[in-house]
Amino acid sequence: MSGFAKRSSRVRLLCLSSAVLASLYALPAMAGRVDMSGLQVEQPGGYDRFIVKYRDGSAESTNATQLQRSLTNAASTGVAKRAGRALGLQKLRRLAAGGADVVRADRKLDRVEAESLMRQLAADPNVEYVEVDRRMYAVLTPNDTRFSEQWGFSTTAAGINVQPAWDKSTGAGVVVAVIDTGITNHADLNANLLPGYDFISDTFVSRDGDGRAANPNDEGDWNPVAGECYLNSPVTNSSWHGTHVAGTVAAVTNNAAGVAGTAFGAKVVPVRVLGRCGG
Ligand SMILES: [Ca+2]
Ligand SMILES: [Ca+2]
Ligand SMILES: [Ca+2]
Repeated sequence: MSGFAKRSSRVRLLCLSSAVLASLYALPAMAGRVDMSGLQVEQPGGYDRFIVKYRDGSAESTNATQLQRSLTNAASTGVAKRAGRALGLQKLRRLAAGGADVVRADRKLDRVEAESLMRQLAADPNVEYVEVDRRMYAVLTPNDTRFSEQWGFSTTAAGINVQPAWDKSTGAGVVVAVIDTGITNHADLNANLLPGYDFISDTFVSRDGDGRAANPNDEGDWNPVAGECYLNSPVTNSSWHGTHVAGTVAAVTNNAAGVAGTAFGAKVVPVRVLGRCGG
């Protein structure tokens, strides 16, 4: 190695070690995690409660005075300076599970202020994480005995996660026409039915002995004879499809019986258009 090459690698090494040192000094011990997801949910009036977890073994985790000092320090830095007035931040209580503290500001903060406060709290190396203490609301859970079988309402990939939607609306005021095989007498449905109509004009199809009329009762769409609908059409039982669909829409719900409907506040108008051999 020539003298020049030796010098050059020593210079580079020196540069590298000072860069490493500089970056070590620049970092605070380790900033806490900030979970902003709670700010995606609008809270009435703003955000005033947060959950702060101080690291196990930190002074704040054991000493109330130190904890308050730390909270006051965070509250008086970012938000308070910008707003030009003091912000109080007090511990409400410590959570039994996990040991985090619920803290409350003395006024509601908007989203920007809340984020600023949370980042300020998390900048303290003794803080492990910060999140919004979100107000949660119970979702409507009907007591229908077969509700648990209705996987389509679930939160799985194939489900519509219906329960939070029910807290916003159950379909009251909406009228749904179910254009199908008509309707049968069903205790879990009758209360949500409006008068319907039978639009089948052919008595072979309708089985009710008349043409179009105001009675939409499903007389059954079974096929007792093979080939009666089309070449080689099968023998079938009745589908009662209109009743099934009407129940999916608006079965009587929270009546401790049967199933739940998707929009059980709505009313169904059964419209009969399908019968024996379709329609
Ligand atoms: Ca008829
Ligand atoms: Ca009829
Ligand atoms: Ca029911």
